[in-house]
Amino acid sequence: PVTIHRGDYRPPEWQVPDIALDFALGIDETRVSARLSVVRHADAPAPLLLRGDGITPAEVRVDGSVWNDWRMEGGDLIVDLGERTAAMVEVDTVINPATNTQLMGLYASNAMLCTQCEAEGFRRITFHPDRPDVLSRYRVRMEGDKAAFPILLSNGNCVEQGAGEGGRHWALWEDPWPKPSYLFALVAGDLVVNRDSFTTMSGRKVELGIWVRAGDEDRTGHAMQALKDSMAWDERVYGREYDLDLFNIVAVSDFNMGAMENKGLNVFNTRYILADPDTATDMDYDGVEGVVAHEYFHNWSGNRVTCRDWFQLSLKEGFTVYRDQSFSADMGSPPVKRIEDVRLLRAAQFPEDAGPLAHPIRPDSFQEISNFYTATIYNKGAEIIRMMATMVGPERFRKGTDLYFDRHDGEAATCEDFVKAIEDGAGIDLTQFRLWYSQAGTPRITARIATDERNGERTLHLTQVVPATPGQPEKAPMLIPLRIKAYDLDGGHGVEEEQLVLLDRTEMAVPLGHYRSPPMLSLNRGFSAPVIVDFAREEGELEWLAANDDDPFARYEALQQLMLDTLVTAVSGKASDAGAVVDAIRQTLTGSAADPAFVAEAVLLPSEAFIGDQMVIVDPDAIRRERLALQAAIGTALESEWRAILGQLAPAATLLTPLAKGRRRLRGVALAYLAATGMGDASELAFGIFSGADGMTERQAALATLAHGDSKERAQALDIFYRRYRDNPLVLDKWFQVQAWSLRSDTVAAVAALAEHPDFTLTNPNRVRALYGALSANQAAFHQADGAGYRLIADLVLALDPKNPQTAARMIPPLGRWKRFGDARAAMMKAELERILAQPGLSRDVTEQASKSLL
Ligand code: HT7
Ligand code: ZN
Repeated sequence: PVTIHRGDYRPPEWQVPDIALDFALGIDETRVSARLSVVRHADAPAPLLLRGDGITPAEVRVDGSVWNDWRMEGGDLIVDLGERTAAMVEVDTVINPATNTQLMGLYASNAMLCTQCEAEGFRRITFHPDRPDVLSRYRVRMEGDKAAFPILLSNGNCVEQGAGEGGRHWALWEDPWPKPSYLFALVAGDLVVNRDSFTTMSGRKVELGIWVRAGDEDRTGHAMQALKDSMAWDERVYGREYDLDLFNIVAVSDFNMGAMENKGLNVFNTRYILADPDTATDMDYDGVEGVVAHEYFHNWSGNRVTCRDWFQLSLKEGFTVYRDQSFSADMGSPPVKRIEDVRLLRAAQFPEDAGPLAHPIRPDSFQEISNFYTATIYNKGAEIIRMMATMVGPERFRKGTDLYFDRHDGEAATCEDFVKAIEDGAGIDLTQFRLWYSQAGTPRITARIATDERNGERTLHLTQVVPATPGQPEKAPMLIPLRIKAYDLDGGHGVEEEQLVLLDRTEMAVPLGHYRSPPMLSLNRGFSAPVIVDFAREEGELEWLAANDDDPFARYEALQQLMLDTLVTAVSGKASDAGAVVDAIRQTLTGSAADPAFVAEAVLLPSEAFIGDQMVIVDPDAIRRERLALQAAIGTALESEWRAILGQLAPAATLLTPLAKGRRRLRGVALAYLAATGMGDASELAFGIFSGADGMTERQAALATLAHGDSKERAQALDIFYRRYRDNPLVLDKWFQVQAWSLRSDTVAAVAALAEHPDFTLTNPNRVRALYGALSANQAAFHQADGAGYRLIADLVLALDPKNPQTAARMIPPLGRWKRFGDARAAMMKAELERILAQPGLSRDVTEQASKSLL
């Protein structure tokens, strides 16, 4: 496989200022005629390189005449234009959307045609430079059978439409904004619309449309509200106004990722559009809101200012995730949102940063760009933007982003351009901070407080280590912004104000001031830096912080650390005592005016995977055993508290206020604790909630709880759920997922059986993720001692790769964590990776992930 290096970037030799596309649409045959006006930017004559993937040119014309001076190189088309400095190049291709199971380029989903072009899908539609620094104005004409495709959509505005011969019709779309090919989109199908409008800050009316299959329109209200809220928020917080008269969203069932920000025509996975209380959980609602916002925000961070090359992916993704996180925080509870985001970062990004696939947020090389849509690019990328915002504060950060948008509007920019704009606009030197872009690995910070016995002066000693990662054995010290506060519990002599410590060297001493007794240190408040902190605490400190810290994130963190310490002690075979954890949870539950959503997050036990991350060699079975034991102990000790929570009336499912959502979340946690005790009535209680639930949040929580056990109610509930929702694909995904999440010891066998279920299919990525993605997130099941979990995932990768290599490749990283799971498991995991690699004709996607995972 060819490796592409960031350092090899060269500006394009040809630009394509205008492009006209003509589509004759058909499900199993679509004819595409492309007219590219090309302009040479290279000083000397250079052949025109047009990328292609799986297509052949039916005919090539230059300036109106048939042209024979072209050749194919791999899938690409090289046109020799001699001395010309400009030309009109026309190429005709024929494609088959029905057989496009990769879901890249133009494909069919439920009898509708749609496109996915990021990152390199446009070249599966027509020949084109297909690189993000080639920006064109698009004019798109499409024609098709009116009965099959009554709705014809593309980017920009519909400027003309009409009827054709033999029941056909056509539409002409023009997008006035130059854009890279990855933002091109086309949709044709039988769709219904939820229409609304938004008036921008300068008084322009924008028509909004959310297009779905008939019958789904009543489930688009939340997405529409989220869209309008996002538009208003981006004006208020970033001064960014929408720039077309139309904004359309289309929901499709078969989609490789969450959604796509095509200019003026976002395409979404149905999962992030459709929601009603009967079928969507509160978490699903939040997912819709967050993804709608994310894609909308890309209109500026991604579309108006795009990426020069794919190594700069985090320029748009990290920044946009930061923007959508801030939006969701503003729409709900900022501390709860921060907790959720950090939980995700630790679950998905920290393991990536610690494994064989670790890469900086601006990678130096790749084989297949689709493999780099990672938690590092997205979520760590967002943390790096957040740190800049923390260091300069909101007003200066806004000056920096204003400058960035002004300076680079209409351009294809780099991460360096962003950092420079923040430097210039906010007035800060980010020289050392730039290391966050180039160094992979999660920095590890050790903290210690020293006391000068003569005068009681306390000093915080900090050290940082950035671990070696593949290709980066040596690391330079990073600039790490740490929000800290040292509480004085003894007479108020200490400073007690929060400070922002900029740790910029390997070792640093921070004077804390005079404290009569040791200060209570609150460190990395709000998770101001994406790092791991080691700080040996005295007994009672975590309990105090969990109850008293004025930073909610730090309170959460203290309680989690207390649980983690208890669990790690137990897993390593030492005696541990649940008493302190129980007391701290009790205190959190009864704390005055506590937000139930915060309480629910705080009292939840750390995941099995996160407990494993604390250990050199992970013992999945011991972790499961000890976590269940602690859960049962907490369930028993606080039985009356949990029962009291469940005894209160559940908020109506239609009520979607943060308070109602928080109360439902806490009820779910309470039920899980009670069920873990194995108390006689636990299954009955869960079944009662399942049957009586007026919405999906409570119904799914009860079903998931039942799915862990082996009661008769479990079978009954699964059966009822299946029969009720078998025709709703998104809800049926949940049915597969709760079974693959199950803590039962036969889960791997159950997943293997479910893969044979008539409703299971490899052609729908949501279904694949629901079953197999849930299995690999289920630590003890995936790591079942006989290796059956590994085999199942490897079998899936091999079966899926020929159909959908992107989705197949995304299933590999869990197998790459073999170094952490002991010799026996490591041997089996490696054997599965080798078995995958031995398959002839493997895709570039899977080859890259599997071979790197073996290192
Ligand atoms: N920018 C979008 C990326 C995306 C994508 C990438 C590879 C293959 C399929 C894809 N679908 C969408 C999503 C986003 O971050 O907004
Ligand atoms: Zn994005």
